[in-house]
Amino acid sequence: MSSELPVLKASDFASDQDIRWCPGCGDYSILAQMKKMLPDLGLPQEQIVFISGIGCSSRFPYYMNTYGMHSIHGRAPAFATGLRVTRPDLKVFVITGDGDSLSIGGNHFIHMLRRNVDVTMVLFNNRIYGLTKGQYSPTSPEGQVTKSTPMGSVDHPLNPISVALGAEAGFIARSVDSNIKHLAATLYRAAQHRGTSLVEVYQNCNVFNDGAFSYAQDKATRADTTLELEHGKPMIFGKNRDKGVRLNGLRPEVVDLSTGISHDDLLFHDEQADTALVHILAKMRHPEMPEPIGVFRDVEKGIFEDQVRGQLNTAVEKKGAGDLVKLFASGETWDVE
Ligand SMILES: Cc1ncc(C[n+]2csc(CCOP(=O)(O)OP(=O)(O)O)c2C)c(N)n1
Ligand code: SF4
Repeated sequence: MSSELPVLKASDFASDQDIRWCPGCGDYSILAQMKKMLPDLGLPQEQIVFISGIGCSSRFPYYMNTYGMHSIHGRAPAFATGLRVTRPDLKVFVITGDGDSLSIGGNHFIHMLRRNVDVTMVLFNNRIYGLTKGQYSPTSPEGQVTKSTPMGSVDHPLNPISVALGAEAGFIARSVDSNIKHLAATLYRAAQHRGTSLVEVYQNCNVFNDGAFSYAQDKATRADTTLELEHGKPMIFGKNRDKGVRLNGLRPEVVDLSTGISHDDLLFHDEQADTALVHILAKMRHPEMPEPIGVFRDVEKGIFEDQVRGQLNTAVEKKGAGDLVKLFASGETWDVE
């Protein structure tokens, strides 16, 4: 019998479940690119796990022919952390929505990124609660009229990239559901990173928030409204590659390259740059600026579960393997009558 792994195809990662997303939902595209990218990781299905919270996006594990868990609202990072600590042989993905991860799961989101658990998190950002039928979310823009904000939202939205930077996440990226080549490549880079990797995906909820990111999704406009980040390259964008971004003090500004401004005057992208510079990129917003897509940051740092397991091994070396029954019966005990 051959010991070689079979070469897997995208279709091998499709489950037998009927997909229950609305026709036209951006989730389909993310699912398709994930299935297309996974064979490149060279892992068998039984070594891959998808963990989600609650929301439309969180139905994702049902549609993958891998292990998976549809867990508790906002708490997928806690399940993923526990799993990675006990089973570091598994490749773990967290699938979450903007409501799931930034509202009820905000705390878990920050702490997984801060701890640097080796997990790939894909955040489907549609700026709305889809599953509960259209209430505003922590990424809905100010003034947005939704079922729960009939006079317009008065909240200041969170920017997931800025929050991740605040937690000093090692890998931070953004992509767009309709930009399929870019999405597959970004998911692959994130999955290859050791440590927590976050990919924010602009995802269209065509039923409750249609067109929230149309400028970045539409093939006709996206070259002028987004800026594809490339490590070591100057920041150039536009259908005719005739616009650039340079720094004026601490402020980024768009310049017209047809006026003779040289590439050397532009900002060059550095995935290992100081977080201050990455914060500047995170704050670039359409329509004033092109919105960066791609890898904002890619730095290596200590991995949470490596350190937890290292301490455990040292304790066992010094004191021998523990005995739970003995531990429970040790010290003071009480009879409750
Ligand atoms: C503890 C708890 N609170 C609230 C809800 C209701 N609820 C279900 S999904 C959801 C929001 C999902 O929005 P998002 O994460 O943006 O995902 P989407 O459905 O848009 O993919 C909410 C509030 C719940 N199921 N459990
Ligand atoms: S409600 Fe929106 S996010 Fe949910 S499946 Fe439908 S289109 Fe997709």
